[in-house]
Amino acid sequence: MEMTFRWYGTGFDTVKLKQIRQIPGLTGIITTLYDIPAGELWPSERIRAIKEEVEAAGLHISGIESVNIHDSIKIGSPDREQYIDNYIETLKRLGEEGITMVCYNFMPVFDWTRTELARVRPDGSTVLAYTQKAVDALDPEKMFDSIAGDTNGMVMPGWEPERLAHVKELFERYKDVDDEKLFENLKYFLERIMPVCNQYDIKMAIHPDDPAWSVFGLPRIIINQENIQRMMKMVDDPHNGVTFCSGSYGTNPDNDLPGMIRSLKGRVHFAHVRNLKFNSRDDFEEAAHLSSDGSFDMYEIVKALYDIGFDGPIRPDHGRMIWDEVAMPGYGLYDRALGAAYINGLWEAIEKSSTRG
Ligand code: CS2
Ligand code: MN
Repeated sequence: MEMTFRWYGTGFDTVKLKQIRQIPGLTGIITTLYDIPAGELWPSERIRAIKEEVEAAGLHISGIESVNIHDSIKIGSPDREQYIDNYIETLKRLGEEGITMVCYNFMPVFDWTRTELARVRPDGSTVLAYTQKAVDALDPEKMFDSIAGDTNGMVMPGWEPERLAHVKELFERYKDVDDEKLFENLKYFLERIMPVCNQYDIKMAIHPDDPAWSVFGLPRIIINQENIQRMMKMVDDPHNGVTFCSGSYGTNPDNDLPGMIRSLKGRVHFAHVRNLKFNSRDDFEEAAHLSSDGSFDMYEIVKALYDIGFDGPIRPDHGRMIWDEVAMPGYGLYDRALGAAYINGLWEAIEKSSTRG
């Protein structure tokens, strides 16, 4: 594996590359062109510029999170063709720059959903949290307002204000899209992009839906082992792979996280490792990465990645806000740096105990 860190780019991120460079054992950056709306073509010069900026800081780009998918592709409307063409051209441009891992998601309308962005934990840190009760009481349009009002002045990924303007209309456009239709549209998209992925050896890594069930009546399919296996088989090409995000699949306690990883040998192209603390089945918060702070056995998760021979980029995922840092919720420097150090420690211990007998 290669330890990496998500960075939104100069002007969008409070964290600086030179700070990331000082996290021990961390060599890779996961980034994006944050201001380019889903569906638009990525300019080659911009890709080159961000690559040069990262390399000038002594790091390199290990992958993109995300090249977002336009809603027309998920809905399967006739105008999807132009957006798929743009996606293919963007992949080609990334491939030409040697960038060969692309994370994306296939969630209708919303990206991840949380109901609190700054729940206070007993140690005084603040974290993202979710209660089903709050979602059930909420009008989806209000979701944007509540997220936008609490982000420390940052634009949250997936919650860009320009999407807010269209939310009503978007819901309308999804009214005939059920799980089966969404699978079909995902298959269509993957089949169209596989040739360029094969040509440039680009590994596509679908991010799970978060939480791993339907919210606001919208279909959601990347939620469990059965569905992800269906997806791997329906386009059976190693370039069609996954981002294994423990915090997203783990929102459903029925998901056996190490078991899922083991079933995906050869298809895990990117790993997000984080912990959740369940207060009840319908109420969870994002804990520190350490196993004892939350509900997951992080050793077993990292061990499963080690055992399947995972050699892609791995990153700490959402961190707590600690030490008075002001940053995008989930994406400060300090707690994610602690997470990276902890995952590196687990990996070293697992590696040495398995190779030294
Ligand atoms: C999530 C997502 O992993 C995460 O941090 O919060 O925003 C994720 O980046 C996207 O769903 C991937 O496309
Ligand atoms: Mn994730």
